[in-house]
Amino acid sequence: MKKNNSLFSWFNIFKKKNSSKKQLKENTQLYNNENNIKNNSFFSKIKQKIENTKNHFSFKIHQFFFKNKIDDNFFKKLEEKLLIFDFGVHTSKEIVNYLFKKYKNNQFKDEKDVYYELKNYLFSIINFDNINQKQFLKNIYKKPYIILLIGVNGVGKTTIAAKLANFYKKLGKSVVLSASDTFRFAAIEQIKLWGNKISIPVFTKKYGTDPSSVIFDSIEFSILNNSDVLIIDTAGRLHNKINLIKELQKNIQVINKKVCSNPNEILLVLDACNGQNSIIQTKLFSEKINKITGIVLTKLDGTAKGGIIFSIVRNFSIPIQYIGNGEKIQDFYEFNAKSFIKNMFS
Ligand SMILES: Nc1nc2c(ncn2[C@@H]2O[C@H](COP(=O)(O)OP(=O)(O)OP(=O)(O)O)[C@@H](O)[C@H]2O)c(=O)[nH]1
Ligand SMILES: [Mg+2]
Repeated sequence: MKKNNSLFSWFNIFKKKNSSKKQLKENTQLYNNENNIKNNSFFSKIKQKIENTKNHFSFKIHQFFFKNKIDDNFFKKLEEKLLIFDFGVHTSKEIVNYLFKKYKNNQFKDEKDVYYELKNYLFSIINFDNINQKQFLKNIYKKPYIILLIGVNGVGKTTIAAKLANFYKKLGKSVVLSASDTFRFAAIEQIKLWGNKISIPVFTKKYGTDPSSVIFDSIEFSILNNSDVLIIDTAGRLHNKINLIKELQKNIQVINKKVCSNPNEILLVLDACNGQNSIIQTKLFSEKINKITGIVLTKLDGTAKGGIIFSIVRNFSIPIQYIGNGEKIQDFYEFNAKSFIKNMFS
């Protein structure tokens, strides 16, 4: 198959970008050596960025299409690439089978066609309507709009609680944070610190208090204060610890009792660096918790490979709602399938 001109022009741009990155890396090293600067955070950050870009899907996929001719073997190698990028066995197979079938039916003129078909297919997997804002607008008259954050230990629930609170505050809503992790050491201080930082009230009770009592009272507090949004942070719990899952079910029952409905959103927070382990977490949480309305994927700034997003959505049909990509309050965005795919393939 002949290389298509426009495809070549992408690769030229990609190569150009690469050589300037190489130059930047060399300059960085030279500067560091000349000045004998050790552990300079500015330069180590640049270096880190270069390394991250090199491992980015877009870099690898361009490289892959550039290096490989389209034949039967191409699809096997593509499947390996997808597996490396955390798409998971099942989803990788499904994507490749779809493309391979088209290839066998002579539906591809050249590499560009395969590239675009891959892009379109990936988009079709994650393209959920962003229901968040619509849901919010629908429920505006029923205050507070309740968001419950759940997930295993350390995935970033508390950080996301603060980021979400700030997000709604910026939309002009009055927000309350509920410190319903009364178990982990310093959990209450942690969320209070966030509350101070972003000037949002945090409803707290003593350590050891039954979390469902904190939830009940924080709803009461939000109603009394006519608050628009209540964001409930919960303690991290392993998905296979049945008592802790039962506690979560009790929390939801209490919300049901108090406001006669489920929380408006139950968001399962997953650490993208956990790769395929996130699939097991989603499976077990979604079996026990009815019904998870969305996924928040955190730590996408780290070594995580975005393929996990496709695997989660394909397996559970739960939309990705938000992305956390850093420890700061602004390192957060609403997930948008179109921009995500655009970024992946740019
Ligand atoms: N790099 C990076 N770090 C994050 C992100 N989100 C959270 N963190 C960090 O991850 C660590 C755990 O975050 P928490 O928000 O405390 O996680 P948690 O799920 O509430 O933890 P537990 O309450 O102990 O279950 C903290 O050091 C956060 O700063 C992210 O998107 N990127
Ligand atoms: Mg926490």
